[in-house]
Amino acid sequence: KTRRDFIKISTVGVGAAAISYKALGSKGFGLFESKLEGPVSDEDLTPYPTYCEVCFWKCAAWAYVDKKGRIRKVLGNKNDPHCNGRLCPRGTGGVGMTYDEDRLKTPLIRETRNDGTQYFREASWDEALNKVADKMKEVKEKHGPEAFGLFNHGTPGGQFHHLLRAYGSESNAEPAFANCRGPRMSAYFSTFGAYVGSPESTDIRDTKCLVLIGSHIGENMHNSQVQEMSEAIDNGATIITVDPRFSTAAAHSSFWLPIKPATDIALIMAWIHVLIYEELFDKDFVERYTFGFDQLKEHVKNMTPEWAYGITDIEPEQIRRTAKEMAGAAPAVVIHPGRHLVWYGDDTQRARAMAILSALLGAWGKRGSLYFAEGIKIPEYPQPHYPETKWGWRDWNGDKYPLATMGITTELLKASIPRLNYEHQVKAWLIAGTNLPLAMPDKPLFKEAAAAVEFIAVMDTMPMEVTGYADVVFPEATYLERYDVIRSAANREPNIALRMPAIEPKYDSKPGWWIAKQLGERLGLHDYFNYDDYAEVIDWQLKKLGTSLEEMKKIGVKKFPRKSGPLYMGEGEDFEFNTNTGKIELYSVDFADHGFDPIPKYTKHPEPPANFYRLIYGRAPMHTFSRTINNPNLSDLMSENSVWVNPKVADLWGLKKGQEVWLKNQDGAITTFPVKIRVTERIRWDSVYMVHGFGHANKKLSRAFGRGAADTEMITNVMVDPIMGGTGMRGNFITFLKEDPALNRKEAKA
Ligand code: MGD
Ligand code: SF4
Repeated sequence: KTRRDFIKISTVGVGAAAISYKALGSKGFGLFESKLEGPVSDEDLTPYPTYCEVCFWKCAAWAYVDKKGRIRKVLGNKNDPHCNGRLCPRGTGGVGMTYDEDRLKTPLIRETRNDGTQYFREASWDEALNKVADKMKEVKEKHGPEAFGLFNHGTPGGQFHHLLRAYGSESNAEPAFANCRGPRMSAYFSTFGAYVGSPESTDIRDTKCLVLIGSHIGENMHNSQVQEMSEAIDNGATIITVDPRFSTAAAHSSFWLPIKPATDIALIMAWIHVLIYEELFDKDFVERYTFGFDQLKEHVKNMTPEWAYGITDIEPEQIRRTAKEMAGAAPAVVIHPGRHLVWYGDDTQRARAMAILSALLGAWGKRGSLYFAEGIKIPEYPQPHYPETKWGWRDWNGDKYPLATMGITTELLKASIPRLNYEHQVKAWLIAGTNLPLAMPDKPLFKEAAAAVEFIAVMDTMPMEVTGYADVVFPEATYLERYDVIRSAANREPNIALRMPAIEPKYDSKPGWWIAKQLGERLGLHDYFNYDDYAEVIDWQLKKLGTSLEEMKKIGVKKFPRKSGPLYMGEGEDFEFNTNTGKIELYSVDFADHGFDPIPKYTKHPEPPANFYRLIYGRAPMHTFSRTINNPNLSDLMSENSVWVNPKVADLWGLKKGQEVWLKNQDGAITTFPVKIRVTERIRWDSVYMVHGFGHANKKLSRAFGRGAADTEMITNVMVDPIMGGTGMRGNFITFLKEDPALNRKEAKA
């Protein structure tokens, strides 16, 4: 394969084999029309604008509906910078979410039989809404509104967040922070006084050197970013990939550094050492814009490539060479800030090290590094101020993580368990758009918290593991069946995108905005939901922005001129950073003030015990977390995960390709389902690898149930980041069980 084959997402024509994923080794990729009823010509189709909800890149698209009211295909909007007219496999197959016959179809209420067993009974919307509203009133009276918690994620979560704020609670948390990119938010903010956003403001298309530290772009499919990486490769950019696994990105890199897991900070500090002590850093940039260079220089004095070699397994020569590559390309270097960063509990410090490395290369606000993104502020629809709250997510346990910028999911769980004596206790939950049993590490903690709260209401589109814990289940209409908030994400050009229904909600499902409004009305909060249809809100907001619903229905995406100035810093321009010192903080004053290391240092983490292997996990291009596994189109492409095992390990254990094993971790947890062995040199001998999201245990998921195993079940040890409460998940070690797991489970319990 040539480097050019890399994950090209090509523009699609009707009925054409749409996307060539040669480099990923997947089969040709159609529009899933075979599942629908025969061919149809474009003239018979009506396009409706939407943006994709299959992952959080939110690509704008057109859903094409035939005369019988069926969505026949979903194609990218050519004017959208998130996708440039091309959707990824998941986005193209997203229509499977709407036509999945396993969907939640009516509201459900939990009932208990005389013998104590429980079941779900179908209920009317009125009954289900009344039940949840009554409980919200009761909690407000008994404990105050703050005691009603919310786990939210994605756009549906946003509607419930509004409801909770209007009701008087700020007790919410979403996995996107503590289980995902929280460390980089705290790290980049403390260094540059700015966030890198989503989509990340990485100028990959113009870069000369892209450094991926545990970012597996290509398998981790974020559309425009993958397209830009493909362009960068075509333009001859140097790609440096640091990964214990030979990832797809590694396969297309100029340098693959197969690092020993849990040692990345040592490598980055050694790079910093080389840049400083071999005088390869951008002196002018550092002098003009940074604070704390002398302390940094002193700090890394002994962090030589030879020192790092003993820790990382990366040869000193490789460390020097790659540092020189970066310096040669500077400032057009993207040190990718990563996305799912919660690995070892010192993740904010690792992200800080990456930020510092960028600063030494002058790779901030320069072409080919990180650009200055600009977004559109969506005008607020007229409503009263939210009521004051007595406490919120910061106070559950006395502002334990002062540099957290959002609620921490595990802390919300802990605040729900009376035994843990948190200062403020949460008594009931709303859950919208997150499948906590597969998203949260430490399953025993989740189970204890779910058992402790008085009440759980879940809004989902599918019967997932999380709906199994609910007292009331609300079936939400899928993204192709509803209006939603206007998409506004900062980018090179400010832009907005519209999501409107392409078809009526199927079954008895309803849009999230409607469900939130119905609850609001029942709680006497009409003034916060002062509209009959969310289209009114959108139209009002769009008119304030100088457009209208009518216009947006025709174009889907609208771009606006930049107002904040150019994409990049001018040469030698005066620039004030939004930090304590007004400079880029190589030495973080904020961290020092809070008693954290002001400059990152390497900490040794536990190693796997004998006969155990470190569990690392990641993504596949055709799935997003647990949400897509049952999607008929996407399960066709990948229906189960496997566990990657190095041939040496396979030999040692007598494991064969395709053999089913159960995994058991250091705490005795065993996977519910077996998983197939994949023997491959692409993983180091001390680790195993799995794609996250599989191993569903809800029998109602006809395609996903029992397919593959859940990495989450093996993550019982959480290495908490003291800076922002991130849930480090890679300090877990597994071994193989070849025999009857029921027997082994009993042994583990004993
Ligand atoms: P999913 O598991 O996909 O992701 O965690 P989650 O956000 O929980 O679950 C999404 C839920 O939303 C599903 O139940 C789905 O049916 C539902 N849903 C989808 N569309 C809609 C909709 O339109 N409306 C409603 N109401 N519901 C909808 C993601 C989180 O997981 C993140 S961001 C990361 S980075 C972490 N990744 C990760 C990992 O890699 N490994 C392990 N072990 N754990 C992880 N946890 C984190
Ligand atoms: Fe949808 Fe793919 Fe875009 Fe994610 S990257 S929003 S799944 S098209």
